[in-house]
Amino acid sequence: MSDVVTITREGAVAIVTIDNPPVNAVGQAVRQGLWDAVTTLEPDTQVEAVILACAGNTFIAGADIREFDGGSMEPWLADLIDRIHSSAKPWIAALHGTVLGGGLETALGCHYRIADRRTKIGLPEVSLGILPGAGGTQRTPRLTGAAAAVQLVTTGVPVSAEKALEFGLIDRVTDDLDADTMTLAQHAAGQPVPRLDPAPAESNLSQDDWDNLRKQVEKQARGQLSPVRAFDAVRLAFETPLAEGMDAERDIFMELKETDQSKALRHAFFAERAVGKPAALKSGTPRDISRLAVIGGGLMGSGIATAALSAGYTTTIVEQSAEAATTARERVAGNLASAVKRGKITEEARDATLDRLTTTDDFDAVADADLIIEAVFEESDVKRAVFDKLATAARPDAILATNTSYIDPTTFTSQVPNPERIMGLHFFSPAHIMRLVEVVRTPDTHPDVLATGFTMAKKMRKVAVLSGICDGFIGNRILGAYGRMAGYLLEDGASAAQIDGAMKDFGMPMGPFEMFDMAGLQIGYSNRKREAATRDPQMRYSRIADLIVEDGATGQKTGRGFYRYEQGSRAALPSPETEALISAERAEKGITPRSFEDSEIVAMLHAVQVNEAAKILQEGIAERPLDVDVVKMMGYGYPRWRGGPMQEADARGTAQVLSTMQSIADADPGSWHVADLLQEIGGKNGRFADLNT
Ligand code: TC6
Repeated sequence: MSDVVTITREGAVAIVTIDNPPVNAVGQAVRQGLWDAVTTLEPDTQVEAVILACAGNTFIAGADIREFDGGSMEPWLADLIDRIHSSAKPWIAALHGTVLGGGLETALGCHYRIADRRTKIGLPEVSLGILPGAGGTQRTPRLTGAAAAVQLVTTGVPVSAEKALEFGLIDRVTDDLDADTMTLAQHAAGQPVPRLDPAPAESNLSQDDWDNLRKQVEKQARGQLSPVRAFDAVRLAFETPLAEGMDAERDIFMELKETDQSKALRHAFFAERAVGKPAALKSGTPRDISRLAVIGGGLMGSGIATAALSAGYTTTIVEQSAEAATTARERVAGNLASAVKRGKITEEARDATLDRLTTTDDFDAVADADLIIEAVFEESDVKRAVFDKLATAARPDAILATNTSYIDPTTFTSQVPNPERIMGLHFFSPAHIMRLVEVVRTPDTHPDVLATGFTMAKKMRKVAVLSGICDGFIGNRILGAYGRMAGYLLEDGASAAQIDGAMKDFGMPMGPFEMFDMAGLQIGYSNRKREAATRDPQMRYSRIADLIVEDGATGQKTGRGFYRYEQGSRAALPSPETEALISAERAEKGITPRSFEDSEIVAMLHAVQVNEAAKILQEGIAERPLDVDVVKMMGYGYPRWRGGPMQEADARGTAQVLSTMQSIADADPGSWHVADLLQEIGGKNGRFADLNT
């Protein structure tokens, strides 16, 4: 018998159990074990029904994604599932945990499906750039009809057991899985086996309805191929018999598996898990944390507090006045209220969560906190004043974190005793929603403190990435290069609308100028004024953003920035005033505007990000290229299906990226310098992925 699949018997019922930790992925060994189990059980006249169950936390959570990079290994999942479905004996799938992808497809091959009430059920393959390739696109519609099948297959979002029952995907929901499955098996034993109708599925959708649905899926996919092709496969279930649909599904699966998009999405999946295990964390042991304090209850502080409370921490927000403390409480309550509205939490959970919040203007309230996060205004002196107070008010062993998004923490914490307990925790706004946290390590930070930051982030359901110290850390430093290049392109002749449009076509949720307008131009303006004295005089300086601010426009909130905005609308419209200002500035600088291809814009904006990231890597600020990719995907909207800028560089060819960067630097050596690491990797057209150890 196989190591991962075993058979036990209870009377006329055989129980086939998969035990393949951590998630019972249906890799080759499991497929072979199940294949052998069918071979054993089929001729066994003592067996009249078969239960398929899994040990551990979950039923099969999918095919083994790690196998996708090699050739496919027999037995194929689709063949195995066909064999189970053709069995003369009823197979009953006992579902618990997360029944996903190939796991659900295996269950769909069984003749009955019964699920523990807490089970999550879905077909997430599109999020890996593929489609359910073992019958999921053909069997699902035959059980659920068109609407539910399109939803399940094209969004990839799992549903609850109750919803799956409502869809017709499963037969029963239970609170006692083992007992109820056995009862069901005993009833089904010796009875005729129900099988799926192989005829085309029926729907009342017209060809026009299908075409319109496809357009919707295409729009939502924003450049991602798999949801659209998965939709095509579902549609086929309504047009062809099962066997033909299965063949077509397999062809599309093979086609998608080899695309750069699927490779990028698989990279994203594993990178999001690998970032939590940097080498620097190996020697750290997380400390027990239960009480948190957040200094500053503005948008950022109240967002962090919301995330902390939701993760179960008792949390105190310290503000400067009683009034500000009240406002902070209202902000947290507002955040939780919108979670209730979105169906994320119940009203009871909201009340229990709010009960763990204290808001106060008494700084001494930090005295019993295990971990304190400073989230005040991004100004070194303001932060230093907070750490002055923390030096005496906090427990000497309390972990102290700063939410600074740019500034070196050591410049405002040097007065604090025990600097090994200090780190940066750079949350992204809105902090209760955005999943990225950069954990910033100072030269003194103890590995246990870093490990505590990572564990806390995980508890908050966030993804932590380790960063060293530099201006802007990983994410904002790369954003700086991106914004600077976008500014030069604008000055040289591309319009803001063209640059933004090119980046949206590339897959970004918004372009750089829409992003600047949304964030507001004032903070960048103040920063640039402050940095003016130390700016490298050789570096080209585009004044356009400054001129817009000096013209009284600071972005979306004031109705004008790079674009114009109608009252209460976020739609970016052309601003004749801003356009005139840009033309005047070009003339003043003697620049003859030139035209750019969209592809050129994308290549240049991509190359400068990779170049900056290469510097970040060679300086040891980020450990691996995958850390950079996760920061950009999770914090800045970089399309997941491109896998981040470093994965994109590998897909485009690093020699090509180097050549683009070299041209940029040759044209303006005062502003750009090609990173040594990009020279090294691009010089041999190597892959950044090879540095992802
Ligand atoms: C498919 O089924 C296609 C079928 C068609 C075939 C023709 N394979 O996420 P966690 C690893 S496509 C291999 O930290 P959680 C994961 O890398 C698949 N490995 O745990 C990690 O390893 P590490 C469709 C997998 O409890 C460890 O397991 N299915 C797979 O937070 C623990 O994972 C999916 O897309 C896998 N399928 O979440 C589901 N899954 O410790 C993908 C996990 O070395 N998986 N690992 O870092 C998930 O969504 C989540 O893992 C989870 C568990 C919800 C199952």
